[in-house]
Amino acid sequence: TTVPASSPLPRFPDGFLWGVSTSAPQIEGAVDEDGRGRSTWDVFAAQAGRIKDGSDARVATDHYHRFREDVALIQELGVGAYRFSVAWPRVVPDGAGAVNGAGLDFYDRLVDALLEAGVAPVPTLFHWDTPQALEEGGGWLRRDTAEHFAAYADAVAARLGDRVECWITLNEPAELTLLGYGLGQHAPGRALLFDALPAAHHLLLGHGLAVQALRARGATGIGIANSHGPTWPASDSAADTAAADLYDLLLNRLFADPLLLGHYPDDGLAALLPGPVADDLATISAPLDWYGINYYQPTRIGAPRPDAAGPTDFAGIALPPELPFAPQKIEGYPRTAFDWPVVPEALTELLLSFRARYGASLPPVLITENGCSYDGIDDTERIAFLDGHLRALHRAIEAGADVRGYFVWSLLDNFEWAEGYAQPFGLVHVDRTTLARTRKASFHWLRGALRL
Ligand code: GBH
Repeated sequence: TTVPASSPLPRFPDGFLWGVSTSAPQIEGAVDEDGRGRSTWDVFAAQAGRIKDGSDARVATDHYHRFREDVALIQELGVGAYRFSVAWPRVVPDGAGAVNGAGLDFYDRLVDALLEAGVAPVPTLFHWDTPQALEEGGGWLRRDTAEHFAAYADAVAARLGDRVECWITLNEPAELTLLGYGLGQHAPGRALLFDALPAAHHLLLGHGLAVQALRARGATGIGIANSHGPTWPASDSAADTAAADLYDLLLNRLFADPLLLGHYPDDGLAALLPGPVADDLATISAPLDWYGINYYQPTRIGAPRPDAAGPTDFAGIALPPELPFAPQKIEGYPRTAFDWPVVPEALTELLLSFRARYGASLPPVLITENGCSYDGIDDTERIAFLDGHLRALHRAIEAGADVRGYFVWSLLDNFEWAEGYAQPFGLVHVDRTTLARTRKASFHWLRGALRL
């Protein structure tokens, strides 16, 4: 039942916000310019064997120098909003202490260029690039990192707050906790397994303290971008459903319940969290103006099988055998270049399950990321992916989900973390030698779709 990509998309509600997303560490480059401090990703990518293609993000897409060209592309695409991230190490090079005005100047110019192009700036304050100086003291495993983050948020709001009407505190604290502190596949490369959970709490606390800092500066339109996807049990056996429930708890409810319900999803987590958290939960659950969901795919989870040949993997990442759950391949769907299954209906399922679980506690939702990796300029698979997901999103809205906007990940092919440049997610191709931008077929398709 594939809908031909040529049939027009259904109409979205008036005022629906269309956008594209990027992040500083994945596109900016210019890592040594204008007083920027080092980030955990600078250090991680410089370690042998960390990045699959041996690359790093010292140049990335050179957006730092080419942002005017990129803003022109966004304007031409016809979206109303651009989600980018502010690099904490540009603004506070050591993570704590002195603010670097030259670092803020860049975002000042970017915001002005966007407004001039009629595009709303949507900054994310943190997209995983922790200042290395803070990491060396323990990073997000430490409580005071959350306080330093709020001080940095205040400095950004002081500079950009007169022009920004929509703010994102954190991007995907779940992925940083799991991949960065739990499994060591992302910076800072710690493999603490369940001892990573204090990072989750401190990230959530950092979010809450940053919300306070932004509100104190009069900011409105505040949200967060959390990664979510349905968890499908591998079978209805008790062992598989229990494993799937634990995975869902760690990847979905652990990061949504404190924000939306004001408590952690399971009392059993208390032993893994850093001490008494009751007061923090009041900070963490301060009302948001909207809730951001990054959706990529569902995950099928079963109980670990000690007899299984070889390690199970998560997005191509080998998982340690002692974990109490095992991801399994989802069969019967097309797959992206990353080998992720393409399952648009799981986006409908996710949005309706959020509505059911959180009810009136869930503010309006923005899809802050959705997209796919495919090679080539003539990317008909990306068109089919976006077409399918937009129809699935529309079905969720018709069924009552209050979704107010959708952002494609990503504007540009960029540094895809541990994958290096091997997984292109862009609507716009970036040549790795010349850094020239070329609009893909999906760019032209989306531009046409948004004009209807
Ligand atoms: C986002 O994270 C990031 O915010 C962004 O920076 C990044 O470039 C983009 O997505 C693309 O990766 O083994 O099939 O179950 C990624 C979110 C969602 C990726 C869960 C791995 C599990 C894959 N993650 N997914 S699977």
